[in-house]
Amino acid sequence: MRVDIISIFPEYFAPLDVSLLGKARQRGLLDIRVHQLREWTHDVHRTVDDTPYGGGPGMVMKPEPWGEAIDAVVVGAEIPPRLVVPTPSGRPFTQQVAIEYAKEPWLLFAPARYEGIDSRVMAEYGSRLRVDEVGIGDYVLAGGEAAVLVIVEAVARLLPGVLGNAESVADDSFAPGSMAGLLEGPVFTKPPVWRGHEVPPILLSGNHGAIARWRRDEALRRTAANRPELAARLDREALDKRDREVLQDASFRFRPEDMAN
Ligand code: 6GU
Repeated sequence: MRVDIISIFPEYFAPLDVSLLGKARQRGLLDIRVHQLREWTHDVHRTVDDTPYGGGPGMVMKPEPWGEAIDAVVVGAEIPPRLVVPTPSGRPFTQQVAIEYAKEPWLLFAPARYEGIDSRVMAEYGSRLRVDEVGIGDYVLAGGEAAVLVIVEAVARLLPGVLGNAESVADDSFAPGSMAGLLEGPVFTKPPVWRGHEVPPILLSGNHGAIARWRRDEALRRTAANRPELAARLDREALDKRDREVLQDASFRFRPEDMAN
């Protein structure tokens, strides 16, 4: 997969040289190119922002540098990239979106600082390529760069050959199928006792059926406690009697009509 990133802080993307993504790049699975937006300015101050029309606080990123930068990156391409514009007002970035992006041959990221990019940039490219405005959560960052790191990491680990263990992807909390819609439960390794804390004995029992059941109980408890809205959306048909008992025990309340069967 090819990834282009246009930013006024190219150095922000140093983490992409490290660990899993660094290795994927070395192995040629990921071709990441970071560009300095200011290269496409023409004034001595290399200005990328200006005051907002209509007034208000902060500054807005000027359209001209973005237009020239995106044109330069995309020029000559037969199949254009998908343009991803991180913004807290975008559609939520989820595992489903990560899976979608992992199928794309080319992503182009346009992270903004200040109050965002002049909206005409998204209008202009909306008619030429697929443009997604995406946010990564309900909080406000100082700029889109950290969001790009998040999105690239979530997408890259899904690419064939990037993860060593193929099961790691299938077991993800938010992967479809796995323990569908459940958060993953706690994990343990050696030693069997650490600072007086024991590993749950069931995990040492060798009883694979009982271990699977215990893990599912823990996943249900954790989901009910930490993400009640996910628990509420669990597919009723996929829950057995024990599942419902565990959820009730976690004082998670189904609607009465769900408790009939
Ligand atoms: Cl994509 N950008 C900024 N600046 N803040 C955010 C965000 C993005 N997603 C959540 N908060």
